[in-house]
Amino acid sequence: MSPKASFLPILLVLAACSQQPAAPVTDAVVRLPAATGRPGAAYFTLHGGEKGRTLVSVSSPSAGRTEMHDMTMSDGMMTMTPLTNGVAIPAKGQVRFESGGKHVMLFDVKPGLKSGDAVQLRFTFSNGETAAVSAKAEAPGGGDMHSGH
Ligand SMILES: [Cu+2]
Repeated sequence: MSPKASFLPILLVLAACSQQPAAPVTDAVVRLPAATGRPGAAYFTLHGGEKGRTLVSVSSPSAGRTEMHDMTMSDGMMTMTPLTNGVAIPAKGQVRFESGGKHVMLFDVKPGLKSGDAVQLRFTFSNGETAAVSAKAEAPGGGDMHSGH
């Protein structure tokens, strides 16, 4: 326990130095499934902060299971690749999870969620840091990019 305790004052100094302690995650939305039983998707912006950080997982009490995917175009076809090694965000940089790119897939989404509802997301970073974020649920858009699942 003592290594953690001695680390705390350093964190406090860092927080005091930065003008606006940037949240690690902003602009979180959850795209609801187009039909019951289909996966939904979470999109957001990750911030590296002063030192950079690596996102290792995202979970939600509103989903039975989640996976981080990247979407790339190869030979004219969209392919989804699981992001199994996490996602590194450079210091002072940003990584966007957005439609047509990186996304978190939400399986077994709780039924009854509707547009405008708040969906809780829990982000875990490789340094042990976690962030609880409330994402806004959005109605499924046209063109279901996950229809291949
Ligand atoms: Cu996916």
